[in-house]
Amino acid sequence: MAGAVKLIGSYTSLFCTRVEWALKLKGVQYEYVEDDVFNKSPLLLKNNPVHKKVPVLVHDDKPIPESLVILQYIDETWNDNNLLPRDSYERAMAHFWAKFTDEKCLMETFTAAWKEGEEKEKAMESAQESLGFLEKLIQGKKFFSGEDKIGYLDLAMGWIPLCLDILEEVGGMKLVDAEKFPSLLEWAQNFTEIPLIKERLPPRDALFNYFHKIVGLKRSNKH
Ligand SMILES: N[C@@H](CCC(=O)N[C@@H](CS)C(=O)NCC(=O)O)C(=O)O
Repeated sequence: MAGAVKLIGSYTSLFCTRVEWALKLKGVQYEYVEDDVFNKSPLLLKNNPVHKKVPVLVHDDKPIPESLVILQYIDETWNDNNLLPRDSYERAMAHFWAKFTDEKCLMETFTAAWKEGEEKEKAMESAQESLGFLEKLIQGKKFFSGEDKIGYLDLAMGWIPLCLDILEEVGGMKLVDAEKFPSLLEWAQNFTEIPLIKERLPPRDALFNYFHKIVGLKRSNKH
């Protein structure tokens, strides 16, 4: 598929990282443009006027926002090395779990990290309950794709090895341990050992500083 590909991203963004993983898995050449989410560029605002967030993929001058939408677009546009299942039921469920991981697991983990007191306890319970569904989903499988290689859902779950333990540290909490989440942790280990994934893992200290900053802003009601 011809046409220039540009990714407007931020190197500490887990949403951008999953898009970069997909582009690399597909062997797509792209230009990477770093944005500052605390001081957004006119380029970002022009290409994502609705949410004003990274990532935005610009293909042939056409912008595509939202990381999960971008993953699907990449999969449909560059046909080699399928990311989504071909079976329509399996594909629907991959979308279901990807939405679930972003809207429930990740959001509840982030909420638990910045809340305090009783609200934190409640958010931690919700996050653990949601993450428990992922533990069940991955049991008996090497990858969320259900295959021997990673797919769309593995990329969507990539925030877990990337920043779950950082959010735990920043938030002064423990959500996932080897006793209750053995399969999820084994998957995280298998996932991060893949060379292509490992090559584009943001440095831990940069991620820590980023989350430390946004948790602080959230607590002071400024984000
Ligand atoms: N649902 C969006 C989330 C993207 C997102 O939250 N991006 C963050 C960086 S990690 C951002 O641009 N934040 C700027 C803001 O919230 O104003 C996606 O999947 O792409």
